[in-house]
Amino acid sequence: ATSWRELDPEEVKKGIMAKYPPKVARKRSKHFVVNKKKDEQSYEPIQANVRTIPGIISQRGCCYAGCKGVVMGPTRDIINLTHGPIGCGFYSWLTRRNQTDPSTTPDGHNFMTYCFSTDIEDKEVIFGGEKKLKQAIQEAFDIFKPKMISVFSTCPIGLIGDDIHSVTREMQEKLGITIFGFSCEGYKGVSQSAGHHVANNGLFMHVIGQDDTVQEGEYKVNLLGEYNIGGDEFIIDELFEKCGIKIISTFSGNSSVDHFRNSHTADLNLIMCHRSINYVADMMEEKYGIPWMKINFLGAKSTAASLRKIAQYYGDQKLIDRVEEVIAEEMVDVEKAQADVQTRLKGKLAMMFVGGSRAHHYQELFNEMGMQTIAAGYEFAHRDDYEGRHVLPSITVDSDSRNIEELDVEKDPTRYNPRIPEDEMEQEERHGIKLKTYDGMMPDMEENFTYSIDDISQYETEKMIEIYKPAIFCAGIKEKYMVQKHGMPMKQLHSYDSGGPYAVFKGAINFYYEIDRMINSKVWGHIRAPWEENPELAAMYA
Ligand code: CFM
Ligand code: HCA
Repeated sequence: ATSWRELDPEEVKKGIMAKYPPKVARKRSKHFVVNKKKDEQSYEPIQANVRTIPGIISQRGCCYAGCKGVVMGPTRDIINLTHGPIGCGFYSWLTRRNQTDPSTTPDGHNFMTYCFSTDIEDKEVIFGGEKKLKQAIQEAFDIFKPKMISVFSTCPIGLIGDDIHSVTREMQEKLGITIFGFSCEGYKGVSQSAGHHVANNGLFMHVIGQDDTVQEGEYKVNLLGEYNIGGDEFIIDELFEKCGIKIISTFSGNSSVDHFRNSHTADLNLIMCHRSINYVADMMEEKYGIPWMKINFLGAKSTAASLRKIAQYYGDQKLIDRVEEVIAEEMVDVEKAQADVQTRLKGKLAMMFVGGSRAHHYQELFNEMGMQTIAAGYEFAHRDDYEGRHVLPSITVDSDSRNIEELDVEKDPTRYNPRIPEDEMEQEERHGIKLKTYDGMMPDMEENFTYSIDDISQYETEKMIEIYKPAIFCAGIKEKYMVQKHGMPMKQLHSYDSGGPYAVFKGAINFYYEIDRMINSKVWGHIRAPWEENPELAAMYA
């Protein structure tokens, strides 16, 4: 087999694009980029956060998924009521494996194990669903006595025009608890990304800042963009406790309404997934003066760097020393594990296509195993998530999908997302820590040989697999079995399959050995696709 270094990536790209009709090829080419520096400051631009070409099989989800499933879903003591047909509520019900620990709030409420939906049917589509929504809110209140109920609009609700906001206002007045709605109809925007924004706004307007109780603790932080998939938040919390850092609220893994309400009393906002929660961070900075900075707890090296960044932010020698002690202690096992798995994994290729931040963050873990990420991409991230600090963060086109054709990188680069030189960028500093850095995926990938591919299609996925034969492919449930049919292991980076946690030092070790087991399992050698065993099949279906 040819080594991947002998392939010309631009030629590979050309070959893949050649199969598309010319107009589609032109569009997809802008999303399918060989990682290269354009000049000292910036990378080859990538088109992102625009509408998927109709007819293409994409990995993306919807606005409702981003709002209800992703941002609001992991909070245990809110009744999240889906106003829509039963499928929307059902398919966003715990498939993400976000975990919670109800024993940490006094009332012990945990509604996450229930699926709340108005279950609208033909009758409501024709005559309206507001009455049924009112009844559902009343029923949920009577049975569970929650502190808060939130209502989520699905596609048909937007189409029939139910006014969820007037219903929730009326019910809030009647029942005396927090009740409000999210206009997160699935079709809004171009992906889950619009839903994150809707959820951030709702949280900020209706929940954050309602409880001024000042808690004990020397270093008080909020952890933003951490959703406790497979228990990640639990072990981050454990590590913080060891260092003496207190988490006031996580947005929103293992979270409670009580924590959200009190979160404005923290000193600092730490952002794990910037894509899904940057709006809350910006609004909290503006209103309460709480600064934010990005951290990354995936990978041992970036965990250590993140802890040091936090300690340095506080500038307190006691914390700096404690953090160094903890890092030294944890790194003993980490280094042993790395050396061990590297003997079996060094030089192997990985591809990862997920969401809006993990396709970048998980590359750290693969680096630590000695593996090479050959291609990576996001489903719905924006240009700054790829290109890094040299593009302005998030000029969002989410809420206006009609103007997307105009917002073309090449036709109008400045309007789309103007590039700004580093020295002009706001770089708030504290104790030498640059708070606002917008580091992206591209600067961390090897130049000239690797790819960033936005909103990858199934066709492109299969071609990349055929050409590069990676040792492992990481994505979600929709891709899983297609990948396995190519005879290679597939790891879900959304739900972690049934594994996790993978965050911080302990999680890193867990991840190394999981990938080691998957790649070195003998089972893949036994898989032969039907067309490999019976070549006449290919002829038959040609
Ligand atoms: Fe952020 Fe996430 Fe992600 Fe995301 Fe998601 Fe997720 Fe993801 Mo699935 S919030 S962007 S919308 S890190 S649900 S926990 S795994 S696509 S990469
Ligand atoms: C979502 C949630 C999802 C889906 C995962 C997948 C998740 O975007 O609606 O496609 O496997 O992490 O659960 O991203």
